[in-house]
Amino acid sequence: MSDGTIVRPYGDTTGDGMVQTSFTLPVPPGPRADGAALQLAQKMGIEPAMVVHSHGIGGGGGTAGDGAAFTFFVVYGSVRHLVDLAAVQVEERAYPLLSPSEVNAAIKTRLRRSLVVLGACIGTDAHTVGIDAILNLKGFAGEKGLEYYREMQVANLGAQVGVADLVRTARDRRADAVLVSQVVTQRDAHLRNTRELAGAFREAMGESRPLLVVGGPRFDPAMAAELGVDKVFGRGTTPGEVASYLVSALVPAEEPA
Ligand code: B12
Repeated sequence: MSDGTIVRPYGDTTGDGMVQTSFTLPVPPGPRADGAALQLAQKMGIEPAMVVHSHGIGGGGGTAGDGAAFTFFVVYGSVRHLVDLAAVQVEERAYPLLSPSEVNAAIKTRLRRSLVVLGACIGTDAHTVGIDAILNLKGFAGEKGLEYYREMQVANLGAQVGVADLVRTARDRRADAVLVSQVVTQRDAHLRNTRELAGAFREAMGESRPLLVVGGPRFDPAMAAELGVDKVFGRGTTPGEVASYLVSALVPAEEPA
């Protein structure tokens, strides 16, 4: 423990193991619901646990007797588990972060044409804020979106785009990269839709398909190969990270002779 590779959560005092978690049970609010939440917390290894918040949802508004069929809880308590930092496996960024002017210069001098980027939300997903954050001029987290990059030609197709339409548009516009957002994850819709996307491009374009990039708050960035795409971005992604990745994946390392 002394070398700092084994750690425990911190609440009030170092190593006290305190964590806070939230969940919903299909039980009307009241003492029985709170007891059910404590039972679950104990089974999760949180002991001693406290229900620090509980509120009825799905009915009239929140208290026992108003018809709420579900209760939302916040539970606070101590876990005994240890974290071994040496065993943590994450996807490390394998390319340098570039500024917009470095990205533009790389495309101009080494690709010698505009980089064509298409973006969309596919399936029934209408959550466009994420793809807009990456593509729109105004950008995200203080960084301009890809529309700001003068050497990129960006088209944002918006929400609920069919995969067949996306394939057709990508082919017509000779897209270098197709960027797809998936925010809804109910019944693993994001995974199913991504596999459908990869399969459709593979079938229609084979090896000449564009670079396929998906993103959304609940993707695991380590899943790209399993999903059949080139890159997966998770929550908090910034436009600069995406632009830098596009350069590393699509722009030759050397200027053409
Ligand atoms: C705004 C919002 C809406 C708006 C969307 C408006 C719009 N034009 O986008 C409206 C009101 C329409 C809506 C509707 C629904 N919503 Co909604 N919504 C949200 C909310 C509150 C915020 C999402 C958001 O805008 N985040 C901000 C952006 C910037 O973050 P982001 O999407 O994560 O994007 C970042 C990264 O993930 C990444 N990224 C995202 N996409 C991409 C793509 C690429 C290529 C790359 C590189 C990176 C990238 O980069 C972005 C910047 O860092 C979330 C809850 C939450 N707090 O997250 C629920 C939420 C996503 N919605 C939810 C649900 C259930 C729905 C509805 C089904 C509700 C209903 N019953 O009708 C409908 C579905 C509509 C549909 N057909 O899709 C659930 C999804 C649950 C799940 N497990 O799937 C959430 C999580 C709320 C919840 N806790 O229940 N919603």
